[in-house]
Amino acid sequence: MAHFLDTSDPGFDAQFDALLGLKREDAPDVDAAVAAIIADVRARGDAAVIELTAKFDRLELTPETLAFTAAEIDAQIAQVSAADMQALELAAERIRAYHARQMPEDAHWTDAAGARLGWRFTPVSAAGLYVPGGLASYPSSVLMNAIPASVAGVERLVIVCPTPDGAVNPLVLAAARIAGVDTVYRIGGAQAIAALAYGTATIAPVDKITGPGNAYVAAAKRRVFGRVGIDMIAGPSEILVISDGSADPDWLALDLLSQAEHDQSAQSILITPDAAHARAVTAAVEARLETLERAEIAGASWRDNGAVIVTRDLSEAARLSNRVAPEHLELCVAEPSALAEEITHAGAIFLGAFTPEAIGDYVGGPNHVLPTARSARFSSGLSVMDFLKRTTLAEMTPRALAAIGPAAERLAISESLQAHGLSVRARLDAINLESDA
Ligand code: HSO
Ligand code: ZN
Repeated sequence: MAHFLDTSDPGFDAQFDALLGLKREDAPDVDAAVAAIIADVRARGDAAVIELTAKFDRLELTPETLAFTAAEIDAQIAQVSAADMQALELAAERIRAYHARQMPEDAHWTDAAGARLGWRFTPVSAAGLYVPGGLASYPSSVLMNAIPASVAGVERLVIVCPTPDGAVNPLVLAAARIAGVDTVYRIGGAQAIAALAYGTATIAPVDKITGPGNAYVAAAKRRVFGRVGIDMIAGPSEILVISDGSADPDWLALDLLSQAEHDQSAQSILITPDAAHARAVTAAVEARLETLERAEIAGASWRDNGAVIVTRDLSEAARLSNRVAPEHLELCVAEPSALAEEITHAGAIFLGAFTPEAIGDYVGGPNHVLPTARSARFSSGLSVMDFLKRTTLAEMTPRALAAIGPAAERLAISESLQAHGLSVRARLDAINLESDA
């Protein structure tokens, strides 16, 4: 049974604070081991990557077999059913169309002083996407990471994906092909992150690394940040459902369980002003847990981290949701757009009872790589912006320099940076000479 809270209860504030403070992730401290792995890959390149892959994935590779060949990928993709392929293609098309709209415009203008100013966007040259092996190897996440990079215009797009004992998910390779990935390396863990960041004789370094991974991968991403860019350190999945009681309790139970089944540390929260509805959804969750394939994981998540909160009204529900800043927020209410106006912090909002969060995981169009652990207060989901840099542009004419240069000279003097000031003064003098002549 999940935590049950009522805002009219005198103890509510303390209970809600406790819910916000739940420490859901007990990531083991693997930083020392990861530091050693990164140092080894930097020192010995391919040899270290190959040894570590033999040790952790029980897979013997050579520099020539680090990457899948096109023929190997073809053979794997041949095993994918036509129906699965079509679903992946539909998802890819919709994700591409959505992300194409995110491409920002360059800007140029001339201001009052006559200075020409602006900015322009250019993609990173190379991006590396981490795809976990085994259970959490999600083809949908391949699309969600690779397509924004491709839309941004990234020239070289590679995947690292561990294949323990050689086992590979054909759908991952199909998704990689559809999304336009150039190379897939069968390596994983901190050694793969190090290889992407520093390069080896066979693996060219990239500029940006994105994608989810276990504690080792997360620690490695943290460590190589600065050498390369990273997207974020993603935590366990979260869903918050605000309901006015009008939707079928079983639908909402399934929505809550859809994120709970990801991970025992996932969190699902229902907030509603309708106490009878809250009880009905809770009962529906328990009923579904009787038969759900991943009942053990989902049940543990619901019991440990799940919550049901009864509020006085929907506005109070929105205010509480803003304090949670959930990764996914469903608004199962009669007027979802109106309630969405009251939402200030959420990674992704799903409006209306016919928009289960799972649509966003696969085919809606928006990205499913989203801020977790309340980081939606200050950050956003993955987008084309993560694969672009903004370069600023400034061009002075003599008139513009004459207008604004003296202030720069004064500030340079105040900072005791003489060459700064003189670089402006030399030009101002030349402009004055010309206008005197
Ligand atoms: N809901 C997860 C993404 C995912 N779901 C992948 C299914 N496959 C991210 O929060
Ligand atoms: Zn999901």
